[in-house]
Amino acid sequence: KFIPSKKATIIKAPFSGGQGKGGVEFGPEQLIKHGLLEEFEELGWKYTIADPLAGTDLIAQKNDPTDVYKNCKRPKMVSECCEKIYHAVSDAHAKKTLPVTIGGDHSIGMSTILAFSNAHPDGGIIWVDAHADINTASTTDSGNLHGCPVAFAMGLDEDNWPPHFAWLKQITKKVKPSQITYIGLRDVDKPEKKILKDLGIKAFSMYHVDKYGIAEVVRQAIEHVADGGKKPIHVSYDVDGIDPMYVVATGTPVRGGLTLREGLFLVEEIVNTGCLAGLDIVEVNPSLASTDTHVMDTVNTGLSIARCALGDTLL
Ligand code: B3U
Ligand code: MN
Ligand code: MN
Repeated sequence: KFIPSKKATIIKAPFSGGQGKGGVEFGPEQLIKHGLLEEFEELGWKYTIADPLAGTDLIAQKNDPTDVYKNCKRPKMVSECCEKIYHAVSDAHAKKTLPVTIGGDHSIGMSTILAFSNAHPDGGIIWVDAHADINTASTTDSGNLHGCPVAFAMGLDEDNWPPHFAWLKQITKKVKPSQITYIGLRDVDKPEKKILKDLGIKAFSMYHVDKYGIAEVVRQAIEHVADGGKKPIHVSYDVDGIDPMYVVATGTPVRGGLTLREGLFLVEEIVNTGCLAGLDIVEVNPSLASTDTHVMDTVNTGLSIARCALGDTLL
C-alpha cells in the first residue's frame, strides 16, 4: 500500500558506538555476504545502497576516551553518526522507497524512527526487542546509548542531553508516545518502566505473548499504532527480541524470548497489512559466537526477517 513500487534503499549502518562490545559493526557485511542482496533480487525488489558512514573513522571515534558526557558514553560519535543515518533514511523516504537499515547497534533507531515519523506523521512504530531502549540521558545506568534511542527520538529529558545532539533538538516533530508499541520485552530497567507507565506507552512483553499468543499480540499492536492496517508501519527489529537459542551472536541476549517462528510471524502479519514502510535489523554481532554455526544461526535469522519483510513467505 505504501511502497507499491517494490523499491528499497538499503542503508548500511556498521555502527557500534552505542555500546561497548566490538563486532556489531560487522553486521551489515555479514548479512550481505550471506545473501541479503540476492534476497531482494530474487523477490523482485529494486534497491540502491546507501553508506552514510563511509569515510567516518569509526575505530578512532570508538576509542576516544574523551568522548563522554556525564554518564553517557560516546555522545559525540553517536550523535554524528546518527545525524548521517537520519539524513540517509529521510532521503529513502523522500524517494518513496522502503528504507531497510542494517545495523550495527540499536542507537541508530533514534534516526530511523524519527525519519519515519517525519515522513509519515500518522505512522506507527513497532519496536521488537528484549529491551525497551527508552532510558534517558539521565536514567541510563550503563551509559550505553543503544539503551536510549526511543527516549531521544521522543525528545525526553532534552535539557540533560549531551550538547552534541543539537541537530536532533532542532527537529521539532518528535515521535509521540502513542505512535509506538513494543513486542518481546523482558529486560526493562526500573526507570524505563516508570517512563512507559507515565507516558501510557503500549508494550507487549513476553508475558503477553505467552498469555494471548503472538497472533493476538500482533493484531493488537497493529490496531494500536496503525488503526488496524490503515497507516504506515515502521518495524525496528532488534534481533535480541528472539530467544538466544536462535540468536546467540548479539550483545545483550536475554533468555525467554520469542521463538524463531513467533519472531518471523509478526513480520509476516505486518507485511500482510501492506503497511510496512520502514525496517531496521540491528544488533547482529558475528564476533560474539563461539562457533561458526552460532554465527550463521544469527545471520540467518536476520536474513529471514528481511525475507519475510519483502513478502517472500506468504505464498
Ligand atoms: N537497559 C539496559 C540494557 C540494554 C538496553 N539495550 C540493550 N541492553 N541492548 C541499558 O543499558 O540501558
Ligand atoms: Mn535489545
Ligand atoms: Mn534494542
